[in-house]
Amino acid sequence: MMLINDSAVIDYSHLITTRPYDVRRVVISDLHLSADEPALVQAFLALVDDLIALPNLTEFYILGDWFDAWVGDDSYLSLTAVEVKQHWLTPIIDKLTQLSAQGCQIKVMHGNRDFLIGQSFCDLFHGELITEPYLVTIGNQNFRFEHGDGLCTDDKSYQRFRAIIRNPLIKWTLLKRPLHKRIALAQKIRQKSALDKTHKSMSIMDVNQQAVLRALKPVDVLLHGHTHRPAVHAVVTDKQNNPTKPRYVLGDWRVINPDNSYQQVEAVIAVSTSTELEQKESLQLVRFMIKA
Ligand code: LP5
Ligand code: MN
Repeated sequence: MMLINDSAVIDYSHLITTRPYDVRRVVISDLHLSADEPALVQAFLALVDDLIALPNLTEFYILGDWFDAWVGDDSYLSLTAVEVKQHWLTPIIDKLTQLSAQGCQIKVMHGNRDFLIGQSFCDLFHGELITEPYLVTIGNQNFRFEHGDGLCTDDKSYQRFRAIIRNPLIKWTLLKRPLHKRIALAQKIRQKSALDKTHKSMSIMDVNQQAVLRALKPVDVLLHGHTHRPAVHAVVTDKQNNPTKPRYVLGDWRVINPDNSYQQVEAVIAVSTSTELEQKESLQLVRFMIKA
């Protein structure tokens, strides 16, 4: 396994400044954006600014937990014009709209915290809501993209909760409830989840190897987030012959020095590149760091 503090991990700024023409796709997850963390919001806006400047970027993926909690698109769509102007999401929508206008497709996947995002919200910036698992070919490899919570099958209480809350009928019923009730319910779920997590071991909250093998079977590479343990794993798929397939894990977005005036945001994201000469696209994890 290659851990992400390995010095071999490429620096994002170096990559986009030295090879701006080569960058084709950017994949991120687990930002947990909210009005309470302006540094993360600023970091996301800074990333999108960079992406707008990349001449050959074709796809930008957000693989879940873009938001800390999403209680329904109407939380934004029902705002008055005055409220929209002041809302923290408005600059995000504006910048993403600019990115779409440049010809970059924006693809948004649900995470466990924002599974109520709808296509109506994504329409605001001409993005596409995609479902997991999402299969994509990069170079000559078939990738499976997913958020990652579905792979944590040892976390029985979470999986029970997930099966209930993601049931289409339950989702529909939840969305019918008044907004203030949904906000209150989301708060209760967060508190209960935070408390429950203190009793769970790290291994229970990680992916299950059998689930990983199942996911990898029809593809060449698995890429997910959720566990907040960025790494590149070589998964042994056949014990006899010892062949391996890669499992890329994206990192969550973190504010470094939160109590300090010099705040930085750090994340591990994935970037694919292809030189115009070689025309062979490949993906790698890179360290994204920005002053907030
Ligand atoms: O997100 P993370 O990594 O911290 O934790 C997850 C699992 N927890 C969750 C819950 C989210 O963190 C918070 C949800 C935000 C709100 C979403 C919108 C809500 C919409 C509903 C309103 C319209 O997904 C956590 C996993 C962890 O990943 C690692 O994989 O362990 O799972 C849990 O902790 C779940 C608990 O084990 C079971 C929770 C039961 C909640 C029951 C709700 C009770 C409500 C009380 C009402 C009186
Ligand atoms: Mn998650």
